Amino acid sequence: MNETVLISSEGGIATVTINRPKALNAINADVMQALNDWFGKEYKTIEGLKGVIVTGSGEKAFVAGADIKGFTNLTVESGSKVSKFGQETFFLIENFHVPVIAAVNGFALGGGCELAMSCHMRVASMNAKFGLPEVSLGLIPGYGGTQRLPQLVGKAKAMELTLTGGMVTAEEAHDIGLVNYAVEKDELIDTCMGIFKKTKSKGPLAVSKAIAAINAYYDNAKNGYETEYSTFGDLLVSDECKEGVSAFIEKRKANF
Ligand code: DAK
Repeated sequence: MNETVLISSEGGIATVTINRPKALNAINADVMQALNDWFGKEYKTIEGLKGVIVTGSGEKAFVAGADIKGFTNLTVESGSKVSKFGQETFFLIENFHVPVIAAVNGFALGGGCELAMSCHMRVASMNAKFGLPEVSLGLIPGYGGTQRLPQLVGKAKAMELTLTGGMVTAEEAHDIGLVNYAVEKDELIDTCMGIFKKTKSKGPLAVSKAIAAINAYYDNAKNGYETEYSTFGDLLVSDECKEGVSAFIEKRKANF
């Protein structure tokens, strides 16, 4: 585990905090590796684990996306590989054996929105904003967003959010079914704990099997994930993406 992701635990509930507040907790390779390590094996060091909260450091962001600045010079192959590793990591979260709740404390954009969607439930504070702005960068969501957003909000809203790259507030996210609860900032963690209080008292095997059974409903989306990561690799080397990323770094509007 590296310092870009912090782990704490109390009473069987672990908190996984993405910790790059200066970059609004953008997911770079270290963050993705740390998430993969923790949800893949390191969680085993916590005895009696009953639930996990995923959140972001600081006041402003949950996770403002993949680290746009750290992903330059990728090829079709390495771009697809980055996207595939991210998908695999988020599958570990989606299929985790105890409930995982995203405590969304600010911007959840791009990869951040995708991270939140890979969790079993989402609780948002009123300052949270959700969106998939990848098309503004000449890209598509690369960590399962094209598959999980329609699962959660239906095709029409998923199309609108993804094709416009727009953002929705916590309340709007609640209205469209993207989050379970939208609450005041100081109620965020208590609301998550309230859910865990109920799930903790239930049969652990039953809870884990229920997660697996509900996930099985969506299994036919697998080809879509493949389409997503191979398309992502192609787009990464496109002129459009180069322009979109340069525009972000140079703090100007993209000229597509
Ligand atoms: N990556 C890297 N740095 C980021 C970042 C991100 N996603 N989001 C914010 N930051 C950095 C900003 O650059 C800024 O750094 P400094 O300029 O201070 O060094 C710092 O965090 C604070 O951000 P702002 O100054 O922009 O804060 P504001 O309150 O003005 O705006 C914002 C907040 C969340 C609206 C804004 O930061 C923003 O639009 N962020 C980007 C949102 C976004 O587009 N996320 C990515 C979605 S796409 C790839 C390229 C892209 C991807 C993958 C690969 N390749 C080229 C291979 C993208 C995948 C996605 O997730």
